[in-house]
Amino acid sequence: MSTESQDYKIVLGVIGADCHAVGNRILTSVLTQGGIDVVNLGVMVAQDEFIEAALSEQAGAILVSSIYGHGELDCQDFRARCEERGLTDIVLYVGGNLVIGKQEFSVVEAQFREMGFDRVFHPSADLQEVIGLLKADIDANRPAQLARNSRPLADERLGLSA
Ligand code: B12
Repeated sequence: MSTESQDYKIVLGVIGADCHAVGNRILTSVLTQGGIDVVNLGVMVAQDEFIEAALSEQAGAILVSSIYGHGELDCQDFRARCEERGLTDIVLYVGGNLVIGKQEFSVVEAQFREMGFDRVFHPSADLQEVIGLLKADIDANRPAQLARNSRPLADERLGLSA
């Protein structure tokens, strides 16, 4: 694993009772190739499992998939639960077929943003674009002394730290 991918660790899974597995495998493969260290929890993942994994892996982001249409119910209070467990500044993304049937994406996006997700993705989201956004959002959330390209981190990488 590259040093770069260790800088961008994320937890990924399909939430609730949702067993759609294909998108999850594609996301894992594309994100990994894009330099993201993916902790993939697979399908039928409970909110608390995402949170436990993010805490134990010290992940910078949680990516939630919901394909079967029950995203609103399954994602209810996710941000609040993260905060209760001390994940106060974790990046939260959600994507897939988030609601039942066809609804205007802008409405769905606004609804999930209101629920505390930083970004909301349509099923046809460009995954290369997602990788760029993810890296930028994780970087923006890093404590100042650990920011990428900061002096201490750069020194450590060059073997210059004490
Ligand atoms: C295969 C399939 C199944 C298989 C799943 C097998 C398996 N283990 O994977 C089976 C037969 C089990 C199944 C069951 C059901 N299914 Co189904 N299924 C499909 C089907 C045909 C293909 C899904 C798929 O693999 N797509 C390909 C992958 C690559 O796409 P994807 O999953 O959308 O993932 C991509 C994007 O969404 C996006 N993405 C996903 N998550 C995230 C997250 C982030 C952060 C980002 C950036 C991007 C992102 O990136 C992924 C990769 O490109 C779709 C129809 C369709 N054409 O999509 C219906 C579909 C998803 N199923 C549907 C339904 C309703 C069900 C059932 C509820 C049916 C029933 N009444 O029993 C059950 C639910 C079972 C359960 N508990 O989950 C509906 C969902 C409707 C909705 N959301 O409004 C669909 C859309 C069919 C339809 N048109 O009605 N299904």
